[in-house]
Amino acid sequence: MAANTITQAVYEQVIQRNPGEVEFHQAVKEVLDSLGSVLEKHPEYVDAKIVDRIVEPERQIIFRVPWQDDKGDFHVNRGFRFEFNSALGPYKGGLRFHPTVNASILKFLGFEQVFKNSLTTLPMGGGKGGSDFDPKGKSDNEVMRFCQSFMTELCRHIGPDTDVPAGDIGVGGREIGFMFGQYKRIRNEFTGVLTGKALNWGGSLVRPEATGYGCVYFAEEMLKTRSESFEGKVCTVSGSGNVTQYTVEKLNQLGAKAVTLSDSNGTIYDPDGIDDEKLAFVLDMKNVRRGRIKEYAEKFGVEYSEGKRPWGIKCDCAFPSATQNEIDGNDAKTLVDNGCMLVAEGANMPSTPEAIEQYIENKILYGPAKAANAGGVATSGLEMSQNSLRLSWAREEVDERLHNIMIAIHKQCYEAAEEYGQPGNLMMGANIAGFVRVADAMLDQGLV
Ligand code: NDP
Ligand code: 2IT
Repeated sequence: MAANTITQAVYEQVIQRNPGEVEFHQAVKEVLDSLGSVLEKHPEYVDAKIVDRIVEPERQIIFRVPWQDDKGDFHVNRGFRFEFNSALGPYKGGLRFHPTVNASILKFLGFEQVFKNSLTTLPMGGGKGGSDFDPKGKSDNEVMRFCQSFMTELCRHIGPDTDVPAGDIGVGGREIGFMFGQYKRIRNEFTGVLTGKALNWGGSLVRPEATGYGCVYFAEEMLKTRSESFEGKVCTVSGSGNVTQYTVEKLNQLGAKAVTLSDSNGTIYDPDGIDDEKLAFVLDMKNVRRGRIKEYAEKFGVEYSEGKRPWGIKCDCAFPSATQNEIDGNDAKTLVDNGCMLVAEGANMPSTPEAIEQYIENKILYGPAKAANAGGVATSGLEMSQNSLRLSWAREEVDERLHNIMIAIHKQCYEAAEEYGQPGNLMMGANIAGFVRVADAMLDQGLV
């Protein structure tokens, strides 16, 4: 059977088994569409039905999360953990707390995580979880009670050699702390069961910075293939959370100028650049006071566009770092028309398929999420190593390892794209290189 007939049949099966889960379908389609030449070269993957297996999570956990607010009123949320693939190591991937969370979103994230973690070459399988809980507007005590209730159920499914969750949208240091405390009480174990922990109780230096820094390191490698650097480049960045903050910090260090930030309400445009002093204001505003990005415009007297995303603003490089499908085909066309030469995805699946088509047709340097934002989970892997050693590495050591991992991921994607006849297409390269390592491990492990 021809390779595309096989992948088409698998795709149809995915749609049938996961009706209405459009984000999951989107993520699966992108990977399957990249695999044609791999399956032709490796009939053993076809014989063993590796593709049919890889799209089906190994285990899916869905549970009730009851909690009480400060007034004593009761609430019920839904909790999830999709343990997608453990061929390369314990399930690993973040937890997302956001009102839009559902099975489709977490399956797309868990599926992509499998290939992303493979690209890091660290021993990590893939998983993702979370809840439709909205931490916005909740007190610290409410968030704590929610996290405790969530972990009361989750703790029976995870462990440092089984499944190691971390942060994602709506889950940062505060939430990881509350969940770790509850895990420890119930299981009577102080272990590396979560990453993104605070430094004084088992966290790793550079983990908070890692996704943003890693994305910029990856983009730097892409620029080098065209003998370019970040010096003087104007960059648009979306979001204002963890990934965005450290993307901007690293861009500043490398001589670029970041000019936008956003949240789900709107976008600020600061043509003079978001320098380190302004960034310090953003960190305090978002991470401590938990305010809105509009305050930046009020504080520094710059433009704020309610309900807008940053993609209409002229830039050399764009860093989508907020959420899935935040750049559609029209946005991508605007970027191209405005002379944008690079898109590096800090967020997961921020570009629609139509946007990706625009990048590829117009030969934009395109760093797909599962490669470009892998620095976060890679540094989580380094946190796991340090926890196992019961040691902590110096900042320079972690940063250097992160940097080398990002250089190596770029190289893998670049070389896989060449090998499989798609030179320069890092999306194909990432999907292929990520897939092959997992597929080989699955073959070795028999009927898994
Ligand atoms: P945070 O919760 O710290 O920040 C999320 C940011 O994105 C906020 O500014 C938020 O705005 C905005 N945002 C979230 N949802 C939407 C939406 N539906 N529409 C518009 N804006 C939205 O999350 P992170 O920075 O950790 O995550 C950002 C992205 O990076 C996600 O796609 C995540 O999966 C990905 N990622 C994160 C990693 C990590 O280590 N944290 C690693 C790899 C990828 P608002 O406050 O208004 O909701
Ligand atoms: O999407 C991601 O890679 C993350 N949210 C980080 C996962 C992790 O385990 O550090």
